[in-house]
This record gives sequence, structure tokens and C-alpha cells, in this order.
Amino acid sequence: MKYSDETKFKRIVIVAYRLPFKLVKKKSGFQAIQNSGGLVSAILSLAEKKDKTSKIVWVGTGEEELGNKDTHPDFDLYPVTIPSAINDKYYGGFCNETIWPLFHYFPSRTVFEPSYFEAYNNANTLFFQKLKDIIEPGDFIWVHDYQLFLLPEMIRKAFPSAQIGFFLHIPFPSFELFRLLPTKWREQILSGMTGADTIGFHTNDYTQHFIKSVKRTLGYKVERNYIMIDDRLCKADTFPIGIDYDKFHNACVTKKTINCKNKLRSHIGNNKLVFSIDRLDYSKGFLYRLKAYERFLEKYPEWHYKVIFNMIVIPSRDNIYGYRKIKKEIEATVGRINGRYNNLSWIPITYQYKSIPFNELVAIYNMSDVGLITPVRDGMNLVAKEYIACQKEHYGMLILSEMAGAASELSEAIIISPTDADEIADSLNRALTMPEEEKEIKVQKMQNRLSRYNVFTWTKDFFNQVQEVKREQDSLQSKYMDATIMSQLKEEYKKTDRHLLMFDYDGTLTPIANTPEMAVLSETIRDALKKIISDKNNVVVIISGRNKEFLDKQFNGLNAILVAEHGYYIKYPDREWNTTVSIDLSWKSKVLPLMDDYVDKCSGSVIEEKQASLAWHYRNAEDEIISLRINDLRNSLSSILKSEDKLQIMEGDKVLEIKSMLYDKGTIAATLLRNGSYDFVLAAGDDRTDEDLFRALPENGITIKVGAKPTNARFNIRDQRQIAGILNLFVNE
Ligand code: GDG
Repeated sequence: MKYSDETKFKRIVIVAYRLPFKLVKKKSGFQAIQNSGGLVSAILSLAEKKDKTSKIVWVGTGEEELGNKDTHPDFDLYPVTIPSAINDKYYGGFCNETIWPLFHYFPSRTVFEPSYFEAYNNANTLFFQKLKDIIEPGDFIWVHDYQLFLLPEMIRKAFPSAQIGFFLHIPFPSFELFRLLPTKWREQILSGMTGADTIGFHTNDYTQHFIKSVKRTLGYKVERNYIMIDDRLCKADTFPIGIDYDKFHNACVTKKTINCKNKLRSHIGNNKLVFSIDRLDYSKGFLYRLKAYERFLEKYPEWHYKVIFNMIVIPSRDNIYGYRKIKKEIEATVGRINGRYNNLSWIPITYQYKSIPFNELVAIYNMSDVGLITPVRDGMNLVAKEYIACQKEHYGMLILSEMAGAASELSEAIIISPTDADEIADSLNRALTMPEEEKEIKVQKMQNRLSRYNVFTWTKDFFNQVQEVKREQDSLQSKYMDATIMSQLKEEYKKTDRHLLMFDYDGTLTPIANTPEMAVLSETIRDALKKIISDKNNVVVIISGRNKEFLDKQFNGLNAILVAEHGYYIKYPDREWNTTVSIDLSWKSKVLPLMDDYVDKCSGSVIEEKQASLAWHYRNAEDEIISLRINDLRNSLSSILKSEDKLQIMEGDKVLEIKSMLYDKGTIAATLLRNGSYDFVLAAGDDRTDEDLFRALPENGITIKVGAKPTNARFNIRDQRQIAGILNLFVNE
């Protein structure tokens, strides 16, 4: 994919909990020092890029003095002050004791305290109050992470046309975990996030978890990751954060790094080096990792005196009891393992509890034979990517937890379960004995990927998506049928003589129902259709995916042309049903048993067997099970379909259907148009299959999409209930 280089934003306003600098007292006064952390590394790299086009403004907590203009040449910094009485319950409380553990799958560590949520609300409001005086037209406001879930909606309410993005750096948990939050908190968090135009996550799983929570909690409709909120669209999508690849790769050979490497080499001698580096946190799996290393030493004594594990822990939150406790446990375990194995000539684990300078970090990455990155949950994990970027000349191997977001991109690494000591022990031996050429091939594959989708591509991808969503929103806004368009339509209708009016059935003439049989025509719609049909200038077509028996029953007594099974059958008033194409249907007996299997696997789903197609309806099945299975079904089907001529998988609203490509709603509409001469043509539909119908209409045809969804139709109506108003335009009083 190519990403446009134009950001087109006048300013990028980053809002994150912390400003990227802290003030440190020096003899000459105060100096701003960069904080460590994933987001800081990403945005700072963006600001340092020579060809930057937009000004970067950063809003976050920090010392007031950081707001002075000369703190950093590339940023305008705006510190937010949160009184400690609020901050303790907001950051220390709701962020670190509620969201962080819950979103990292530690429900037993999660605290559900109403005063924490109140403080969270207050703190988000303080951010908003700062921001409202900063926002200018043309800004792109990019809100980051779980400390600011409520902020996008606050901005949206005050600045309805603002361009807002939200990015979550930690996992978004499955709905079963998310629903542990009280309903009110859940609703506020999700409507807060959906105040943004684009909502980004690191992996597709997190995106899907979020979408499911939105559907279940707020009841919004979602199509192709677009969330329909009344008459506004927003999009949830996946943007795996990248690193500044060149910065890390090139830093391996600088003088400073070489000095660090020489020092390190003199410490470790000829030993192989295994490293890990993480912030102090229970999600990082320190104790499992240490125990796995101990298992490795037990199982592979040939590595004694030959390998050193350098474990670096970055101080974090150690004012909290739970974190101090983990630190103690780590230190006790390191001490115990070293006590068991070390002697004057060998210490199996070197442990550091401190931050290290950049070049030292690069030296460790570059020299280590193995990166042992084994979190039990991690949104992404940039260290894994940085380690790969720093492999040059002599290649190391990465052992990576399947629970890190990075695992979906770094599939050539040795992927392990972080709690399986034996698997990790064997993987350490495998990594240390892996032939140089094998490591080289694997690492280079990962390097290619990381250098392509780096932090700049990541931001560009996000910015492009924001602009794309904006375009969709704008086109939707200008496409809604308002009173003026409706009266123009009526005028046009009156001026013309031969009218072809085509309507889809489910979701258009009737609301979508839980079971297909429940979707029956209301008396109001039936009456309106009857009146329209009674005018001999009108030809009304009902064009549906339903079978002919159902349409016969619903439209009994109405002189409409009925089209069943997406165009396979047609019935003119007072005539019999006819097929529109002649096709071989023997494929059905091959496909049906396969689809039946999926009915068994996904309870609640059903197969509708039609004359010329097979439809798998899964509206009443569990979303999670469907998302697990549907790809398997698509794959198994596509191998069967390859051997069959001209078959296609067609996906509609909660239905997957197999049919021939030789007909669709568009081909039948084209036939009807050819066979008559009409000067007013209209088609209305809600589903993806209706897009074929829209495409078949002449340029001056009137195409109407039911629902706030992106479409090729000329107009949208917000809701199915508005269809009665459209029909009434054609009723002569
Ligand atoms: C959150 C999510 C997600 C760390 N220690 C030192 C140091 N670092 C730098 C590393 C790396 C960054 O900090 C750490 O990034 P992580 O990805 O490991 O984790 P978090 O910052 O906790 O971030 C995480 C991330 O957001 C990004 O979206 O990946 O899952 O929890 O860049 O190099 N740098 C230096 N010295 C250190 O001691 N110089």
C-alpha cells in the first residue's frame, strides 16, 4: 500500500497523559529531558524528521515551566495541571488500578471504585479545558491512550467538525472482560472513544474486541469497521505501531555505541548474551521468565559458564505496593537462581533496576544473541521490534511471547507461550544453536517489514485513514435526503411519465428482523405500494434475495414485478415464475455438507437452501464464534469454488451466500431497463447486494441507500422508517 506524503494538517495536536519531557535541575538552570516510552519515541521521531510539514503541539501533564517557548525547538508544549487529590484517584486509581489490569487480563487485580471513575471524569475535563483554548480550525487532534477515553467526545460536543483521532496503546480486551466494568462506565468509555473520527488499535483482535463492545454496549451498527452513530460515521481500524527503524539500525555503528559495546564485551567475555528489558509491571511476566531461564539451566547444563542473562527492569510505579512487591519477588528470584548456580567465574543473571542511555540500549540489542521478550500481555512491545532493527553483521534471534501485539508481525521469531517454562527453555537452546544462515533469513524478513512499516508509515497510515473517514463523512452528509431534495424528487416524478421504481425487501421495505419469517410487510407500506401500483405509469419491482414462495406470500394481491433470489427468478404480474439464466446447479450438493458443518460449529446459525443458491444466516449466532469460524469457511469454500465455474461468495448483512456470478440484482435491473423505456428510474436498498443494483442504473437514476453507510448510491436516508416518506412521494392524492 502507498501512503500519501501530504498530511494536509496545519497543526497536529497530540494529547497524551504525559508531556514528553521532564525538567531536571542543572547548574545552568533547568533542562528538559526526554521521557522514555513507546509513544514518546514515536512522536519524537516524527518531530525530529527534517521534512515535517505540520507543527506539532503537545498537551499533557508536566511542570508548568515546560510551557516556555524555548523548551524544545520542535514542539509547542502545553502542560495540564491536575491537583494531586484528583490525580491520585485518576491516574493512580482508575488508570492504573482499574483500566490497566482489566485491559491486560488481570481481573483479580482490578479495583472497581466509583470515586476513581469520578476522578477520571474530572481529569478528562481538565484536559478538555486546556485544549479548548488551544484548538484552531484545521488542527488534527490526536488523543492517545487509556488515560483519555472520555476526551474525544468532549471535544466533539464543543467542536462538532473537529478532526479527531484516538489511538489505544494497550490491548482492548474481549467483551467478556470489558463487561466487568459497570454499565455506566462502559457506556461512557465507548461513547467517549467514538467521539473520534478514527480509532486505532495495534492488532486486528483488539479492533474486533472494541467493535463487539460497541455493538453490544451502545447498540450501534457496524459495517466494514465503520460505526454508524446517528448521522455520523467513525471508523475503528488496525495500525500496528512501528519504530524509527533507521535510527536504531544506524546507531549500531556510531562511536558512542561501539564504546558501549566494548565495555559490555569486557564484562561478559566469551559468554553468549540473552537480554530482556521492560518496565516494572506484572503484565511483563518477569517471574515466569526467570523460572523458564532456571529451567533452561537445569535442562541444558552444557550452557553453564557459556551464557549470561542480562535482565533490565525500568523503574515504574514503585510507589504502589503491588509494584514494590513484584520488584521484591524479582530480586529474590534472581538472587535464588544466581545463588544456586554462580561461582567466581560465572554469574548466570545480571540484573539492573534502572533506565539506561540510548547508546547503551542499542549496544545491548546489537550484541545480544537472544532477545527474551515474554510478556503475559502487551499492547505491542517496541523492544522486540527495536531488537530486530539492531541486528547487523552477526545476527541474534528473538524469542517472543504470543501475547505481545508484536507477535502478529514478527512471525519469524520463535513464538512461545509466556507461562510455559519448558517451551521457553527449549526455545533458548534452539535460538542459541540456530545456524547463522537461518537467523539471517528470518531476521532479514522481519527487518524488511519493520523498515517498510516504520513509525513514519504508521503515522501517515493513521493520517490518511483520518482523511479518508472525513471524506466518507462529508460525502454522506451531502447525500442525506432533506426536504429540498424530496420536493425536487416529487417535481421530477410529476414531470415524467414512465416510472420504474425498484425496492429491495429486507431492511428497505421492512426493518431487519431476528428471524427471516418475522420480516413481514406493514399495512402502511402495503397500502402505499398498492396506491403507487394502481397508477398505470408506474412499474414497481420488488427485488430481493428471498425465495419466490416468500415473495408470493408477502406480495399476494399486489401487481408488482417480483424478483427472487437476487435475480435468478422473475415473475411479472399475472404470470408464472421464470428463471432468468440457465445454470448448472450440481455444485450445491458439494457445498451443502460443508456449510452444514458450520451450522453445527456455530449454534444459532442456519442454512437457507434456495433453488440457485445457499445462504448461511448467522444473525442469531455469537459474534465471537462467527469471527473465529467465518474465515475458515471462506477458505474451505474458495478451494471448492475454484474448481467450479463462475461461482461467487456474496456477503450481506449477517449472511454469506454462494451463488453464480451470472446474475445479480444489477443484471436483472439492466434487463428491465432495456425492455422498457423509462424517464424516471429509482432504486432503494440497504444491503451490499443492492450496490449491484445501484450500479446498473443510468446516471440520472435515483439511487437511495437505506442507513448511514458508505455507498455508491446518490442519496442516503438515515433510517428504514423514512422509506414510507419516499413511497408517499409517488402516491397521487
Ligand atoms: C505502551 C504499551 C506499546 C525503555 N527503557 C529504556 C528505553 N525504553 C524505550 C524502548 C521502547 C520504549 O521505551 C518501550 O516501549 P514498549 O512498547 O515496551 O512499552 P510502553 O512504553 O510501556 O508502552 C506497549 C507501546 O505503548 C507503544 O504503543 O508497545 O505495549 O504498553 O522504545 O526503547 N529507552 C532508553 N533507555 C531505557 O532504559 N533509552
